This record gives sequence, C-alpha cells and structure tokens, in this order.
Amino acid sequence: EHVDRQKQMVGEKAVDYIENGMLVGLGSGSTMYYMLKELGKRVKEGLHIRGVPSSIRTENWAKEFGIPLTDFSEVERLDIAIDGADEIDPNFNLIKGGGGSLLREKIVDAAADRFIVVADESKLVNHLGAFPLPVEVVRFGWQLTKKQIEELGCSAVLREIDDEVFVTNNNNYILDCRFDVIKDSEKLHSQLKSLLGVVETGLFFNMADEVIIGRNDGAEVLKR
Ligand code: DER
Repeated sequence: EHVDRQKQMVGEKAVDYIENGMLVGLGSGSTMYYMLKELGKRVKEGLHIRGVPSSIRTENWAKEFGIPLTDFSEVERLDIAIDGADEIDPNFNLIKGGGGSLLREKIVDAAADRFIVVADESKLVNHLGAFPLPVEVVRFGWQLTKKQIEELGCSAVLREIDDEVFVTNNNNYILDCRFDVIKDSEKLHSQLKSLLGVVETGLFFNMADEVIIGRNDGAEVLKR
C-alpha cells in the first residue's frame, strides 16, 4: 500500500533530525508509529533522548519501543517536535486532530524550538478545509457551543467512534466542522477560540518549520 510505505519512509527519515541529548515532542497518529519504532531502535543503539508524548496512544507506543519519557513538570522547552497532519497548505498551515489528540499535540508542538511535520503526499493541499476541522469543546453545553460554531459558516458533527461519543484524553468532546474552504486560517482560529465552550482548534497556524513528505520514490524535505 503506497500510503503506508510513504508514512514509513517519512517517519524513519524524521529520526535523523534527533540528536543526542535532545528533548523531543512525540506527535500522534499512524505516521508517528513508524517514527517511534525507528526512534526506539536508535535508543537501543545508544541514542540518549527524552520524549514528551502528545497522547496516551503515543505514550503507550513509546513505552513499547523503550523510549525514555518525561513531562512538563520536568522540562519547559523541547528541542524538536515531530508530528503528523491531516492537511498541509503551501504556507505550512495545518489541519490536525484527525486522531483526536489536537490539544496535547498543539501544546507539545508549540513548546518545541523546531516543529517538523511528517506526512504522506495526500496531505498536501492548496487550501485548508476539505478535511473537516476538528474542534475540541467542553462536554457541558456542547450543543450550545456547536450552534455558535455553525454560525461561523459550517456544519459541525459530534465525533463518534463505533456509535460511542468520542472522549479525548482531556475528557472533552470533538466537533468535526465542515467549512469546505478555509481562506483565512488565523482569523477562523481566533473566532473559534473566542467562543464560550471551545477549548482548542485543529488549525496549527504558523507553527511548522519543515515538512517531510513521502513520495513513491522517497522522502522529500520541504522548507517554507
Ligand atoms: O490527529 C492528528 O493530528 C494526527 O497527527 C493526524 O493528523 C495524522 O495522522 P496520520 O499520520 O495517521 O495520517
């Protein structure tokens, strides 16, 4: 399957950016699985790093692969963060949150001096918005928050997995908001953040420094 091969190539390529002694933000999603697996091998070979995971799923994978972990009670800045994305526009603005980890991902990615995105080529878009924008909201009164969000010009759907309402690692809900085309991601992000009940959005504006894209013939590093 081309996509999995591309994810594996970029996940493994990203590990080359991790140097001895670094504090590393560990992103979430299936592309990151390949990165964590490769990072675990380098740790076994003697690479000394500590990681801060951006989801419980990533934390479990990191433990499975023997990657030493720390958290923000011990560190306050990270040297590098590596994470996936659902959409990447030409300015490296992202939509993230397909896996429901956007809040912890944004906190981890924002704490890093350098934020590198790893993705298969299907994630590259000219405009953000075809992928429904995940928005994390508090559970109490989510119906009222949904209504306010829809007044910004979208249809918002409460995320369910196997007919169960999805609950994030932070005990919140996710609304998947179909805007179709998002022209000004910074404006939309601040409009959403100002709404009562909204915790965080999957718009990662002006955060990514580099993007490693999987192609059928290899991994390509894009710079902004
Ligand atoms: O949910 C997320 O933000 C993930 O990083 C997601 O955007 C990427 O998931 P994938 O690597 O499984 O495509």
